[in-house]
Amino acid sequence: MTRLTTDLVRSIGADLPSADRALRSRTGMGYLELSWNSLGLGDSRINLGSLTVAAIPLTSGLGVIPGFSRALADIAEYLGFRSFVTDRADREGVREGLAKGADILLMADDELFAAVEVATGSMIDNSICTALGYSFALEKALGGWNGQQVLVLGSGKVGMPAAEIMTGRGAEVSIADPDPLKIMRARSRLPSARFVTANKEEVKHAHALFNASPGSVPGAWLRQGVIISSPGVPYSFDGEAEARAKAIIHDPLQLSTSVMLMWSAAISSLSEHSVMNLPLDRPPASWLWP
Ligand code: 2YJ
Repeated sequence: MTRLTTDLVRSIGADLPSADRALRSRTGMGYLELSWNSLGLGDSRINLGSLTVAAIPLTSGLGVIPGFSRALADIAEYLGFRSFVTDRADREGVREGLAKGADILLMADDELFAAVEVATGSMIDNSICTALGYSFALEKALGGWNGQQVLVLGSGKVGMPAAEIMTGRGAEVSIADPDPLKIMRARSRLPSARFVTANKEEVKHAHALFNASPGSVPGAWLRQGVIISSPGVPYSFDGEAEARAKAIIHDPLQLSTSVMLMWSAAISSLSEHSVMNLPLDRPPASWLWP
């Protein structure tokens, strides 16, 4: 998993209104609506302003990324939550967040990014939220699946749940991954998928592309008018790709964090029944915190 950088997170807060408009122009929905609906919670309403989010810097591994926790707090604030960055890091930051009454804690080390819903002790993993948000965004940009095909590049922690979600919602899914071991696991997890090699012919064939791989995809491989959902960092597309694609849905952090926050808010505020009605019924335990 690629680590975010200061450059990638620096202007996230200030750029939220324009990123929101860009997402709306591609999918018809901004961050709030898209993340809420990706969880199948369309008709439920929550007073987000009554919930407080604490973003806690973590120093483990390669350490704090300047601006990362600030970006998380800004995303929460933009959606309508109250938010703050803790002055202290790590376990002291958790203590501070709880002492100041946070309902939701956000924190990431180099491997995992999690939201903790404090009242129930639920932990929500960024990968499944990335899969939910970006597969729903792709569905909206396409105007519904109706048996359309999608090529998923990468069968890791985001690609596989995304492939399962899109299959469940009516897409014909093809999966490409250069790692034979991952393909073997993916085959047993989703036998209905087609397994292909990520070469020019396969990519050229795709009207819809879900890019969950860290590699770059040459613009010359893309079909004119392709719609792309691409959560991975670094950004994988060149100028030619941008010219060929009808839409590329991508951001480094905003959409997946929005889904994590709305899921946490749903757990915190909605009845057990509504939360159980998430689109995945109850998300398989393997998608949540290990
Ligand atoms: O608190 C901090 O500033 C750092 N510990 C943040 C580290 C951010 N982590 C990453 O960038 C990892 N790639 C995990 C992100 C998961 C996204 N799916």
